[in-house]
Amino acid sequence: NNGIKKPKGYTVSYHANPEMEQMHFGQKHPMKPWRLTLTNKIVMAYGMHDAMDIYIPRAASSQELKDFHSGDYIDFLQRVTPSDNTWDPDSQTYAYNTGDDCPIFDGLYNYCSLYAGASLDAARKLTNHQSDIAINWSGGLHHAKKAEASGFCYINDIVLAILQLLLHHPRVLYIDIDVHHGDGVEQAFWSTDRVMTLSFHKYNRAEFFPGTGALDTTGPLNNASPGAHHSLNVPLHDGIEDAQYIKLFEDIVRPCVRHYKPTAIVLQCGADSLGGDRLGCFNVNIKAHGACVAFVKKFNLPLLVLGGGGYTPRNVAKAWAYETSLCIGAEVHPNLPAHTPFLEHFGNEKTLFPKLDLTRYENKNSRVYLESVVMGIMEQLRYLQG
Ligand code: VJV
Ligand code: CA
Ligand code: ZN
Repeated sequence: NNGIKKPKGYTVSYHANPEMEQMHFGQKHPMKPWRLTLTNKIVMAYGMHDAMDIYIPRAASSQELKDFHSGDYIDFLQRVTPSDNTWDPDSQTYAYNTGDDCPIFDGLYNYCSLYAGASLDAARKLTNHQSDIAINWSGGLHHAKKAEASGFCYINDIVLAILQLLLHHPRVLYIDIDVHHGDGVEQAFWSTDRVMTLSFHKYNRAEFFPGTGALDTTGPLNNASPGAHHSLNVPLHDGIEDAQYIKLFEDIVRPCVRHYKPTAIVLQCGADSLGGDRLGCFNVNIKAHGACVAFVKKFNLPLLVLGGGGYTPRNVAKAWAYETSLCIGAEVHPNLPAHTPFLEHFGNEKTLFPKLDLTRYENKNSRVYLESVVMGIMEQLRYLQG
């Protein structure tokens, strides 16, 4: 047994339900719930489960899902089957924006209620003071809207988890390092100052999904609205590299915490911001992605750690397993343990830190550009009181 000791002075909980890992979005669809199996196998092979409280979360009830989502949308998800014709001739769309990105597959409702239940359980561990850090790699599905699926996301587990945290916390900081803009979370908390949303993403209004998240999108324009200046966006170009990304992240997150003074943090760790991702376009390595998690952990605030995107499964699993080790403060050997199941799926490099394919995207982020982004964020933070 090469187990890892529990961290001293704080508790980490890990919320994973193997039932949802079997789900299939359909042939060739980029979202592969199976990446969660790979993640859990690495975590267990290192013996990290000995250092955490492991929970097999329950499914969220339809009532819990309706705390954010509309009743008719949840009823639809609950009853729809792949053989139903959901085409609406009036709007010329499929119902509730289902379709190619958000297909209706067997077990869809079960899948949705399981990842949402996991995020809710994780949030409750934090509010009960039973955990200091709670991890749900199956969550982080940031595009889902109140009454609409979007971008592979059906239920917004992040919004539900933050609503749970808000029952006990005056201010929650939401940080999103998925390569896509966290539009669903931003929209849900647009008018409140009790949640600050901060998303780092590739931004190109016409060409990159979802097309929102410009630097000057910062909340309601009416300064009388409490939400004004509480939505922050860090729009990036292709190819951003490790040192740039880490510096940018720290230079922005540090003042956000100092000015906003959150009492809890939710971190969406979408792994499609890694180099070599099938859908992403950044050149960030696993160590640099993890450095963001390590930096956020240092604030010693109740922390909810979620997954998100990530479309090159072997890299997603390595990143999230590494980030789990950072959460428990364990130093793990970079080589994957020889007894790791599915070792053949992890590519030629049986290490947590493989050489990613960084040849596809040239770095289009100049130093001057990134400095202007940091200045733009600082300008918004000056509006906050205190
Ligand atoms: O760009 C889009 C929207 C379209 C319309 C639908 N077609 C399929 C694609 C273009 C405009 N959607 C994005 C959605 C990205 C969602 C990211 C989710 C997250 O990581 O932020 C959080 C979990 C998109 N990019 C690539 C694809 N869709 C894509 C979808 C497919 C596909 C290949 C690419 C769906 C099915 C199949 N292949 C078979
Ligand atoms: Ca993002
Ligand atoms: Zn994404």
